[in-house]
Amino acid sequence: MSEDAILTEAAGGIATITLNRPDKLNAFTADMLTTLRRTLEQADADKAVGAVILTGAGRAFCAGQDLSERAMSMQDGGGPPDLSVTIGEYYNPLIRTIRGLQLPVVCAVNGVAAGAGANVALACDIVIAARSASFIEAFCKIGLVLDAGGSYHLPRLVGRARAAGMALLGDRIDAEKAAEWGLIWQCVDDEELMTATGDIARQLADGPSQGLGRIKQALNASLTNGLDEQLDLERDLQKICGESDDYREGVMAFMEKRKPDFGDR
Ligand code: LHQ
Repeated sequence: MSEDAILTEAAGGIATITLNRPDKLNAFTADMLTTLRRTLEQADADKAVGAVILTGAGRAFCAGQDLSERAMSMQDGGGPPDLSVTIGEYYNPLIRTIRGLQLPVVCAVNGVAAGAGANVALACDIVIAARSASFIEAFCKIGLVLDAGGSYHLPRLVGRARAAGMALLGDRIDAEKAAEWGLIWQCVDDEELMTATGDIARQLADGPSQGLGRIKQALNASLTNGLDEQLDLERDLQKICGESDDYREGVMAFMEKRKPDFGDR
């Protein structure tokens, strides 16, 4: 697998990462998962980058794990595969990376997102989908459990009833319904997907990067914290934000009735 299965382009403070195996609906191989994670980490370490866009090439966002890799190893006549290795070495580190990045990740779901493809999208901070896109928790059709963080994010996004329906029935949920349910931020017309995504990434990249990173940290923690812990965390993070140049600039700009300038990207 060449690096070309993951394309990266950085311009104007926005790193765009494209899953690029369109003939296989961008199904994940081990190499792709490693490269994707490394690319995200590199973007996070780059001070010139303020937001990441993740999207897919062709008619799909991603059809999940490449099942032909799995089928081939099963046909080799060995014992059953130990899927915990794939999950432990590739998917779990990727999901932890996406959630742990300081940078906001905007996912532009350009077509079908199935299995781990859907769950990687749902791990991103802002998810925008083209009207023709859809989400399928396909695991139940092949005897697997949700992975790539799906069993964590799905019920928290849409509630237990809808999560159970999606996970146990594996129905295709179209982008409009996904937005109506709160599974994603927004559904837009197909031809507007990349413009709408670019506008949001631009807003984030121009924003106060440290504050946005702390917001992400606070929202992550709220998924497991009780109210007392969360109030303490808000206090601690606000102390850090209050000491930042961005806060000073934000307040000064407000008082001077001008747009804040948080620095060039
Ligand atoms: C594919 C795939 C694919 C390979 C389409 N692999 N080629 C983690 C750890 C370890 C093991 C297992 O899994 C996991 C996590 C997971 O992600 S499990 C879930 C894996 N994904 C799926 O079960 C979804 C499989 N794909 C589909 O159900 C359909 O392809 C969808 C509904 C996504 C799209 O359907 P169509 O629009 O009708 O397209 P298609 O089925 O005709 O696919 C087009 C081509 O893409 C085709 O290749 P071909 O050479 O015949 O043109 C498919 O074989 C290939 N493809 N998904 N996951």
